[in-house]
Amino acid sequence: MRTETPQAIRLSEYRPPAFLVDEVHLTFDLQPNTTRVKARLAVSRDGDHVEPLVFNGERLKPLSVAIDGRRLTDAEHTIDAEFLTIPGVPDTFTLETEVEIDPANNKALEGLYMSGGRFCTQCEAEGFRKITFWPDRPDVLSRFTVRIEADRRYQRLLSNGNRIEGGDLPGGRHYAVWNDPFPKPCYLFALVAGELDVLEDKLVTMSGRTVDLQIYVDPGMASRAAYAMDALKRSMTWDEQAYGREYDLDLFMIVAVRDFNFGAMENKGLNIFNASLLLADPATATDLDYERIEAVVAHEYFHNWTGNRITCRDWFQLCLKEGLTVFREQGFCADMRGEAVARIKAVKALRTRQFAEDQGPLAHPIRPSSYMKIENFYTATIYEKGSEVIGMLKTLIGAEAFRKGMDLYFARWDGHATTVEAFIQCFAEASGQDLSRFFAWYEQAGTPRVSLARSYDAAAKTVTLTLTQTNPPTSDQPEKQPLPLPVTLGLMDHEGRTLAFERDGRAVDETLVLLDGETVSVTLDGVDSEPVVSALRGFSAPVVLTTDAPARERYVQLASDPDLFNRWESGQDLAAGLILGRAAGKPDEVGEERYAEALGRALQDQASDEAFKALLLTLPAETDLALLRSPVDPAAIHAAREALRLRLAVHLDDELRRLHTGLQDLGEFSPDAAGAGRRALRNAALELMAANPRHEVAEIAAGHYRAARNMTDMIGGLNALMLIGGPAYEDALADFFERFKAEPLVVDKWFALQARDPSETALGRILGLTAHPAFDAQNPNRLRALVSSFANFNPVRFHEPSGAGYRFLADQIIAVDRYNPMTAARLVDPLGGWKRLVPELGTKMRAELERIVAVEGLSRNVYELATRALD
Ligand code: B3K
Ligand code: ZN
Repeated sequence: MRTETPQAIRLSEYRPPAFLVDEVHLTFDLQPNTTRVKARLAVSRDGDHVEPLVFNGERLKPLSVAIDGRRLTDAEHTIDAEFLTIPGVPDTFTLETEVEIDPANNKALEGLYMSGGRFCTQCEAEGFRKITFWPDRPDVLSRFTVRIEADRRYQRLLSNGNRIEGGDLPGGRHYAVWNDPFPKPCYLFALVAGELDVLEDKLVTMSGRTVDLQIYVDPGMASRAAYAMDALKRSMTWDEQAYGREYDLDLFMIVAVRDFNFGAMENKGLNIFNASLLLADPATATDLDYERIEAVVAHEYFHNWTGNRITCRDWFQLCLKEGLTVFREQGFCADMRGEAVARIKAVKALRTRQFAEDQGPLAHPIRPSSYMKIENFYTATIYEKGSEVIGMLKTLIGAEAFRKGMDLYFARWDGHATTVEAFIQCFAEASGQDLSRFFAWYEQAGTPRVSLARSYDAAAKTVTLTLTQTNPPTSDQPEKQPLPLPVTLGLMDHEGRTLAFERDGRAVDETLVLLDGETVSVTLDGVDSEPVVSALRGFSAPVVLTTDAPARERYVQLASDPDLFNRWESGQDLAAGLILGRAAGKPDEVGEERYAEALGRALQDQASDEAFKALLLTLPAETDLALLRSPVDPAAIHAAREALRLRLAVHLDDELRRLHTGLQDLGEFSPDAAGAGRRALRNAALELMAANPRHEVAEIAAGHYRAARNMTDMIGGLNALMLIGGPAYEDALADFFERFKAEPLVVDKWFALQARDPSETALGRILGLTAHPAFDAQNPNRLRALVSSFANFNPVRFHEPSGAGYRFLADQIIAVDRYNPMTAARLVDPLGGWKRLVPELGTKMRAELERIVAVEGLSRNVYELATRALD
């Protein structure tokens, strides 16, 4: 067992920093095992603070500490595992320190480490303290000058800002000096050194300045950065047009690295990316990769204003930059790829990840009030729900006031570290509205349940809608208050035609109802016939909506709701009802046939695009279905979903084949939304066909794989073969590995695909893959491809009755935690759901959590999540 219990950090205990660092000069003498870091800091005491200087510092070998040029004796300072403490310092002084660090042995990938023979950094949230002694908190903003010295084989020497000097040094070494004119918190510091190729371009900004754009990648890979470059230029222009935000330095750089704990990092002027989110060409990247690259390049770029120019006062305010930047990213993606499809995908992700969080042990508000490790709070709640809350704010105050509020926020807080309160205040001022009740969204966790009841008065031609909310308790907060919820709605007749109506004397097609309190009733006039109500259009609030409407109204919506989100939603709702009914032992065969008919008609609708149809054709995921009922029996859900897939595959056989043949791409590959949509629909059709045990399906899938001219179709074919199983799958799997074994990002796909295999014998193969020569648990991409894909996307095998799936995950967590706690902690989540499972499984899962918590020397990261999951 662990000996010390880590302490929680609380928002209520926030104190401004005692010491500020106005300016810093860093000198790096880079060596793989013995890098020396010299730091010269201009420090000043802030206000009335009288306490000693306490700076963070971890895993540093101290060489010297001096104040105003005088080296301190051992009696004048102390250094322990976490802090440098110096009592009795003056009010302003120069602090000079020198430390040694070991980047080559830094397998936690935080601070300065090596990846693929190059030096790189990751400092958010608390990695800078592993580089030098520093007040490592986001409200200390400093101007950085950085000198890098290294052997000339580390060809590129990069850091934030502008390169102001560089040249050769004796002994085959060289150097570069970088200056960043914008004061920044240390979490935005970055350094990269190594052999890299560069793709260069330029962009003229709205004020006519030319910015140099550079993307650095593994030698030989520059052509694979072209799509990221294109996405970067589109993002820069979009931010000018949508938010009036211009880039501020003369140089913007992105570097791709192979070993990275998550997606990417918005360091000032020097973004660092996981190579999987940057490199793409048709032969090695899928459409989904392209889509994610576009979104993440935009996201990190948008941080330059929402995160970097204006940063967070403390880590409790994380959603101030993350929720807002996701919101901006989603606006960009909607403009690039179509609003409805982008919205559906965003909501799918929100439900799968964030709604699950709300139902589990880590439920927390978008601004939590305490944490043990901030790294554990880079969650779907902070990011995705944080974005939803901003979307609601915009809906409530209107687009114009929203933009005014953003302008005010940029003007008022530029160059500062601030809070969520200060952000909301800008919108209160811009809109003239009292937003104090809205603030509850920042402090209350959980997914509200909203029910809609309606009554139609044919004589008076009125419909009265009553919306009621309940807020179920979450693991962190038993008591809840009602939240202000914007509900956008419209009416249709039973033939699917839009029904106009009057609200407050005005004729409209759509209206916004604010549910602010437990319940609200609104009466709409001039309603000519009994309406179908299309409520929560565009998913206007992150809630679970239930209505008293009969299923036939869902069919009207599926056929013709003008709100495409709700059109898709009604199909998902119908499917979920059928699958869960069957899983509970009440199959509705007539209903299943009816659903198949309706889906067939929707697929033939000439007006909707292919990307949308691909979403219609995909049934709700097993993990999403599991959120709708408890106790959860994953095997029953899997069997019921497969039964519906089979029925659809048989019923829609002709239509699916027609799609599969008709959508074959014969022209040039284009990663744009239209091309991706066609491929998505064709591959979704094939996936559904794979549920049909007819002999030819295996041949069609094998043919699809063989004829594929891009990675999307190859994976589509391989996926269908995996679902069918048998020799054709084995052959294709071997062929795929042989062809791509030299391409790490593609080998990740090979692991991930096998990890998602639901067939009965798959678990043995999955466990065996950890011994495959290409498996490398120290590379987060490879580890996640196997372990995370298995635990998150293969519910029927993960929840095997023997408990072997849980044991496998726990073994991996324990092993990885020894060297990379951040990545180990990210694997804990699937073990958090034990309470909602049928008891036979729940006890086995719980036992694995207990085994993890008992491990000696467990990291704080994993400890926090595993103990919360057990509570
Ligand atoms: N801000 C980083 C995330 C840092 C995660 C630290 N564990 C990337 C992003 O959200 O843009
Ligand atoms: Zn971000």
